[in-house]
Amino acid sequence: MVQLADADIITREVLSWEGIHIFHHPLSSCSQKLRIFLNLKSIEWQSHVVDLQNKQNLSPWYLGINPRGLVPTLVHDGAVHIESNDILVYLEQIFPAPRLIPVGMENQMTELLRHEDDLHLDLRTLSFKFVFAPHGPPKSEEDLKRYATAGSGTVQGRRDAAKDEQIAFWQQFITGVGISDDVARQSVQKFHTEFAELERRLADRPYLLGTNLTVLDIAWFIYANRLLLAGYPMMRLHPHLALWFQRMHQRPEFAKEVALPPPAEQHFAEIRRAHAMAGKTLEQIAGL
Ligand SMILES: N[C@@H](CCC(=O)N[C@@H](CS)C(=O)NCC(=O)O)C(=O)O
Repeated sequence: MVQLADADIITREVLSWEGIHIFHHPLSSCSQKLRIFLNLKSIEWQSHVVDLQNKQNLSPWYLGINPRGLVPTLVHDGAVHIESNDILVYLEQIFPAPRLIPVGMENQMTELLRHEDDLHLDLRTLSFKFVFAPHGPPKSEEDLKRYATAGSGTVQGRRDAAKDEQIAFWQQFITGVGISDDVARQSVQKFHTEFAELERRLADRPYLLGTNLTVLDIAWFIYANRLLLAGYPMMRLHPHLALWFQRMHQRPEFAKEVALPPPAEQHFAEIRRAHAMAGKTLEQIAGL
């Protein structure tokens, strides 16, 4: 569990906040996952939108509560928690109904979620290659300098290397390397392997762990949603997974968190059209 230590927190005012405060962004996949969880449990929470487009997450204030500069962050009665999966596991203990982590499966679930989180940078790679496709570097050298130096730089009292990994991701756009077709292909391949395994599981059960919906379904729902947006041919390659996705998507607790504002929907459709004209869709690049 990643609850920050006192010394990690520079923005001290949150220490006196009461209740559940969530720092999130509408289009962030990890934030969507957390909001679906909160919906399913009918948990009341106070919303703090972090404007990622305007790099509010790199501000000293935000880095003062999340030394990694990532969303989401939970502040619960003055305790600060980062890492979306750890936040889910933490909240499950406080709000056990309805159960989304089956009793006795806590350790196994932590492992399964860690495995899912390991693909997060691949998800971001595919998002930036096929969904957002920015024209220039999303973050400047100046932004990254601020990012590197603000905040405590520690998590649970230890120097945190996670920020270096983030900075390396953004740096590739500044150096002009960007996301090559090869790198994108490798990320698609990883998802293809995972999705094939999920497809196998879903052949004889409605949810990934059996008859009941769990946080694992929520976590993979979010990844599947982003991959679909990137143009991954799910119905053709993994029909059970595609139907599982559609079933959950029919529920308002899920649908409202992944609904796109019309301008974003239009913008992403234009990007997909441009990629199709250039013969550079996800399917074409990955050779699926
Ligand atoms: N492992 C982290 C990943 C969080 C993460 O990467 N969040 C993204 C949004 S989905 C973010 O904050 N990106 C910052 C940015 O775009 O500058 C978690 O699960 O909370």
